[in-house]
Amino acid sequence: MSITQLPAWQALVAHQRDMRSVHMRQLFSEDAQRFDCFSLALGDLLFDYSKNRITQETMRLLFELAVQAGLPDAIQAMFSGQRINTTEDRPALHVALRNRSNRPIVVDGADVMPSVNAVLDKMRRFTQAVRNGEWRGYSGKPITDVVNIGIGGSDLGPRMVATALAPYADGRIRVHFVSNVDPSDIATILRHLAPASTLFLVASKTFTTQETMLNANTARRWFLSRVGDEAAISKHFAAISTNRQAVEAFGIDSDNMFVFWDWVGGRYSLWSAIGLPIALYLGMDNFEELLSGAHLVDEHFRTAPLKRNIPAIMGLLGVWYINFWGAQTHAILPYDQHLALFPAYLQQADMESNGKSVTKDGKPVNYATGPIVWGQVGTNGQHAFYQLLHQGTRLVPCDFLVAAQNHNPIGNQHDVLVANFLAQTEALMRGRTAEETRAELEAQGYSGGSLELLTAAQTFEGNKPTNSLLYKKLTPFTLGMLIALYEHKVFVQGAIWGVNSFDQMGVELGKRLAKAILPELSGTTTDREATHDSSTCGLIQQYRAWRDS
Ligand code: G6Q
Repeated sequence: MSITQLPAWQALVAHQRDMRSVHMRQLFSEDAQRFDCFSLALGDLLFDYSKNRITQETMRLLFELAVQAGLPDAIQAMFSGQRINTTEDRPALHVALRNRSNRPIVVDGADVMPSVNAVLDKMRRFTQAVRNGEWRGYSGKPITDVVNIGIGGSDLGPRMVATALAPYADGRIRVHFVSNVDPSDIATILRHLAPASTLFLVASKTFTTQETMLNANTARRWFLSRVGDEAAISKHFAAISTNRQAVEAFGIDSDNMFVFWDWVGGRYSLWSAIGLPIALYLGMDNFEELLSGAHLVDEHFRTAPLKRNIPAIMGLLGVWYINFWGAQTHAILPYDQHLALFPAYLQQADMESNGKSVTKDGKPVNYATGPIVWGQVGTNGQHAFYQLLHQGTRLVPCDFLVAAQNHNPIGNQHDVLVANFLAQTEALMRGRTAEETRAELEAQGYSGGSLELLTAAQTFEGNKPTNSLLYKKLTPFTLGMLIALYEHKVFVQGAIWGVNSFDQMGVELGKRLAKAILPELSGTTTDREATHDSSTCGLIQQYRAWRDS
């Protein structure tokens, strides 16, 4: 049975018809308690979802939908280590990586927590040794620069966290990230580094990803061409992977290998040894604070009733707009410069997880699934694409994020930032009616045709939904909370839509396709060329001609 046949789904279809004529202005003016009713606090974080097209009835129906779609059971299944990633036949247990309470989580008859803790201990020893200079390079110099070589899930998380938590770095180690197979990426970074004080981390779950292996080989050649001694590699290369054999074949000492497990999805892996660059940059204590923040949210998600469960509510609000109002995208708008990479990070977390069109039983869905996730830091976005949010023809639900305390308090700039945050969310909700616009223009002296023209152009419909996430300060703990909130939001939506949020067949297709076409670029003609479309053939020919000219 499709979820569209569930009684709650049907009731939501009918309820949406009633809500179409309701404006949030009206809802706020009718209920002075609306903020109290539709906001929740967790630790140093406040989630305000009152500026949404919802009533108590909407939420009641959404919670019913969650129950009828089996969300409570799905949550328990994930936390108890069931094989919820059905296509790959494995659990999805990123929650075990940050299970600071050490509650046993059993996979194939064994508690995974001792192995998780053993890797954390090894990370602590290693990061301490590198950071305090006890670990030395081949020539006896301490390490000053760490280069993480990885892509997708083995890059985006650590890169985003390192950017977000830069105020917590003590300057002992600089961290760099190489991901793109475009040689300009690694070349730009290597240009400024000295081999004697550089440590490369080759981060790849499979240790077969073409981009990462090419960049890792380039790094090794760069290193050896300057150092000339294979034995020196063991002081300058470490690996993070699930594939021990491939790591050894690459020539990395198994003492320098940090393992994780197939039940950690790439895009959920920053909590594992994939977080090593974070720990080297910020110290292991800060890394563990990140884990603790995520653990607080995990416990909240696992135990809070749906109506007080922040990730459940975030997910259900998304379902409300995507499936009942036709929203196609979701904007992430951090009013926090340190979260500049957060939209890109969430793009992967969400779009790779729920960009699916068959259910777990292999049936095509007859409803929309994951949204297009996009965004940019405020206030920059205000001077760019917010016009469409205010007056365009599309419905774009937005999440606004802001800290109460800035890491760089300068003059009143942070108040100005927050004033913009508040002004935008309020304006998106209220809009400006034609009457208000006309009155303002008349007061400025407009009349006749220009009054009518400007009234039409300056009227804002409003009623645009936003969530506000206000946190005290962007600490490692709070960042851990934020990431986990979104991970679980994505999980909630995947559970309701009945898709497998933990596989990524599209990524794997991309990996295969690029490998197949590569040999054709080296020759002049190929047998396969005849099988390509004329566009691909034309592009290949022009590429070869310009490359070789
Ligand atoms: C994440 C995806 C994908 C993956 C990269 C890198 O969930 O599967 O982004 O992380 O393709 O894969 P490796 O870590 O195996 O190199």
